[in-house]
Amino acid sequence: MKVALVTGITGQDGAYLAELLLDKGYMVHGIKRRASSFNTTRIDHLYQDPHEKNQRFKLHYGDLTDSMNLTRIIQETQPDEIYNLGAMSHVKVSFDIPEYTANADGIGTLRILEAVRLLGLEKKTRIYQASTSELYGLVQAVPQSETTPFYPRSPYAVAKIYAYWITVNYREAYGMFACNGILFNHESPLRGETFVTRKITRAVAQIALGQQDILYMGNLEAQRDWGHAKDYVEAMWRILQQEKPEDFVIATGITTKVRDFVQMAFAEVGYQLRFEGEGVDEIGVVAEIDAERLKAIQTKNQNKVAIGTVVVRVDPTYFRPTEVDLLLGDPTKAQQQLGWKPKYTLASLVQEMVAADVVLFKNGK
Ligand code: NDP
Ligand code: GDR
Repeated sequence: MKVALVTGITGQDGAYLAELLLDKGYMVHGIKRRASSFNTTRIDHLYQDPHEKNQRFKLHYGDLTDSMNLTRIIQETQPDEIYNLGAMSHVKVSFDIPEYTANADGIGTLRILEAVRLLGLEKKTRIYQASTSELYGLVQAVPQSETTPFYPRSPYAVAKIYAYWITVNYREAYGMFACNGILFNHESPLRGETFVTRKITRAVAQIALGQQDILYMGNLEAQRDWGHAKDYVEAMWRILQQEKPEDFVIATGITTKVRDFVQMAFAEVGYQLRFEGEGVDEIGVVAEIDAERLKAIQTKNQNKVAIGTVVVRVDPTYFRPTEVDLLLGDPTKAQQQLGWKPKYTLASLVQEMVAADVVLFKNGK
């Protein structure tokens, strides 16, 4: 049985990847952080009683800032594959906690690589590093491929650039099977609540159910290449099954403005939105209501929204000191070498996310 160790298993990607690896027959070890309240909601359905025989899913307390802890877990678990998904992953928050971000996201990756090497596992253990399209930052060229130059625009991206290059360096210096997946934004109903897509779908659900009035947004002009996390964890696994260790861009090849995502999400609950004004004065106004669609999600007549109601406003609090304006990936190499092709479209992603949040808020979560 193949053994995998996943850092960041309690996060969006960790949860989908754990499911995928269990389906493929792996023994899955995950590292979770100690927290004062439960932080395993995304993976609770995978929990197995440690007293049961043939346990294939096991969690270990740990942290990417603790070398000795990581070394011990790697020694104990002797993994065939490590997926390093753990990170302080919020770009805006990284401006508030830059040193911690560098430690966890940058040096954390070094700690994993060095532990594997010191334990003499460099010929056994394959390592996947969760690299990011944020490395491209200030646009140098589009679409962005494996050969496009990097220009990071946040403490998060600068930490991840260290992680990217230390992964390349350990591959070249010690012949380790260590790879970067340069993944563009990927979302799902499990997406963290403060990332833009989930923030939007949650607000849309609550506004449609009469539980919230306004959605406050940051930069509506930014463009992102959004895919579904379920498709992207499949690519992670394929990257580690190659004959040679290489780096891959994983993206859909389509980019969309934040503003358009907002409109698509509102359309799911029956509101056609019109944007008016500019910059911080821009507002999103309900231009039309599809009453049938709206009624289908409401349990009683909760609608407080009429045509002409303002449901979106801009709040500069959400602007970033330096922004990444445009991300658009070129997944040609992944398509050709990994045979990877996403199953979800943006429309099906938005539909799934809004529907899931409607259920969540209908049930009073
Ligand atoms: P999440 O924020 O959902 O999950 C991050 C995970 O890392 C959580 O399990 C979190 O634990 C854990 N973590 C945070 N800090 C530490 C630490 N110091 N030590 C150990 N674990 C830690 O991110 P995603 O699942 O969306 O992303 C997975 C990885 O992929 C991240 O590295 C991210 O930077 C990267 N990435 C994500 C993309 C995306 O669009 N989703 C695109 C490209 C790259 P806890 O639950 O306790 O907070
Ligand atoms: P990003 O994702 O920074 O691309 O990083 P996020 O969803 O946070 O932002 C995307 C774009 O939307 C704009 N935006 C807002 N963002 C947030 N969070 N909240 C808002 O209110 C808002 N309004 C507008 C942002 O300015 C930005 O342009 C994600 C993370 O998952 C990283 O870990 C990962 O590496 C990259 O994707 C690829």
